[in-house]
Amino acid sequence: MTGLFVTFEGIEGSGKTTQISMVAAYLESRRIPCLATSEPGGSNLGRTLRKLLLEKSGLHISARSELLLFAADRAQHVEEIIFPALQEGRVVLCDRFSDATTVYQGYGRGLDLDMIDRINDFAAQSLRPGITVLFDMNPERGLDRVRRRDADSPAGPDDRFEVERIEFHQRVREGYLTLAEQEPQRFRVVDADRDIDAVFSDVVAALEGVLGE
Ligand code: Z5A
Repeated sequence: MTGLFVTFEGIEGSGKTTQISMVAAYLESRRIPCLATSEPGGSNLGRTLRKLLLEKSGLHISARSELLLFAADRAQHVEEIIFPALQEGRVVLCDRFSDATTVYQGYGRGLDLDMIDRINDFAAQSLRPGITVLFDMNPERGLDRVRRRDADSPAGPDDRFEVERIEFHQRVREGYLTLAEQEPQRFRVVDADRDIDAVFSDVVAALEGVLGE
């Protein structure tokens, strides 16, 4: 596998989507082939699973079913989209990956972390990111950003996670910081509670470190 697999993680509203599109434009300006993608929903099957997983349809989804649906989304995404792009030598920029399952379904919902590791490994065919940029910030401030964004949308908040209690999002943040402590060689923790350009310059510095290798 010749490309570089970069994942972007963080609580909701931490600016991952904004930064990924800036990084994609930056890499294109340097003529480095890249692919920006995301979970859930990076494949055709995934787009259907995303609706089931995120929409507040009233459908009850148990924590275990939720875990397996995210795993199914990932299995399809890795096989159909990520592996081929890496084989073409691209830099793959992925908005959330296995770490999201560990923190949301593990630290957030309370499912067993060892079992999640095994399921993540199976779904991803043991693919692991070369580098993970973690956008860290206070969840209340991240959710404020999302609420302001939703206020401009007639549908309002439509996400099963967005409406979780703040304690849930705090556990998710702590989970991410714990993972970053456990794997300092893979994680780059960026203070996401700053203006967009300041965050971007840290992200580029983190990527330059590995692109140059
Ligand atoms: N989930 C899971 O449970 N298990 C899994 O395995 C996976 C996911 C893969 C996916 O939601 C949900 O699925 C997610 C976890 C769960 N839910 N939560 N929580 P999603 O794909 O719909 O959304 P998201 O990944 O949470 O991202 P988001 O809400 O779109 O936020 P973001 O991408 O991090 O931020 P953004 O869209 O770039 O920015 C949000 C707003 O803030 C926007 O209006 C920006 O213009 C603004 N912004 C961005 N940066 C800044 C700065 N620096 N300052 C000020 N304002 C800013």
